Amino acid sequence: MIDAKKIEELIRSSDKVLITSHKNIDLDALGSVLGLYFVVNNLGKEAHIVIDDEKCTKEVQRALDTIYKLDGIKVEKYNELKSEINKNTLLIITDTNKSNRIQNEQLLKIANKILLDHHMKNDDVIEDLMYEYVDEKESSSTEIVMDVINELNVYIPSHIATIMLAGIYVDTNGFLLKTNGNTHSCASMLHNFGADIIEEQYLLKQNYDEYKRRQELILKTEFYNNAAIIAEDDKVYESQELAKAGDVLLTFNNIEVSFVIAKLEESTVGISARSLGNINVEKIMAKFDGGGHKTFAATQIKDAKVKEVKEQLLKYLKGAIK
Ligand SMILES: [Mn+2]
Repeated sequence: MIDAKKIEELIRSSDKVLITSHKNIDLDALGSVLGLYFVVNNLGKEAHIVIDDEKCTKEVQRALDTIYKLDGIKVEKYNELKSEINKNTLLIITDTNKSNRIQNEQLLKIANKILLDHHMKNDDVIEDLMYEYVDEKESSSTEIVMDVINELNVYIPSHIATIMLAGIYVDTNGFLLKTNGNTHSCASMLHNFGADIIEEQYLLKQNYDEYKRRQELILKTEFYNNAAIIAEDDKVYESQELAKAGDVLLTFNNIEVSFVIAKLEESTVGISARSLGNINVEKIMAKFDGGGHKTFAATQIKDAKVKEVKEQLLKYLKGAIK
């Protein structure tokens, strides 16, 4: 469990707090950042949200427009803040533990740092922290921050609660993945703060062309007993697109495990693997030098062909799928 009192103590002993997250910020990262902004404000300290991304997704942009309009919260760039940083500045990082994923690596020069995250630790781990809480069993960074908010009795405005609820929704694929009683308790708390489901739907609206690309990918599914596999060789995809398609495959009858194989670059093939838990996809991805968790894992293979990767995967799967 997260030590909210320790976080409170570190915020209280600082002059101002900078809060940031990973590059290409998503709704969970933003939701957790916003929750922390209110924690810091509630403790009477100056809070700054640092986002250096030049371009944001439509969902994130809608959320940023809302908080600017309704709360006057303006996100800032590292360059605008760097002259204000001193030895009493505290940096809180959420939703990543990788030093090369942070919005601006210069921020890591700040001596006092807290890290909150739900991703597995791998390489390039952020070090020299005054406090860290990294637990990959947590559904989302927003859920972690909600535990802090609950323990420290912090008030959250309704539209912030809506963004935070959308953050949990996105990271759990609609309260299906990594969701437990505490995840629902956090969602319940957000409803009590006035989170609005209709507003959340506006926030989560998707792009039709992206939806179509995903559906086209899904229509190429092949079934091998309780495994669903897509091996697509025509287009180049983003790894996120493979993951999202893989989540959908798990919803089909009898399917325990899914693999989406496609080109991430002209000569790099990616696999996104998903499982309901009975088949360990981390072990299967490890055979391709990948990593992850028992229920979600991935890999990237250089100088490979989709067809060959699929044949190799089917060999590894022998015996595992029934
Ligand atoms: Mn997240």
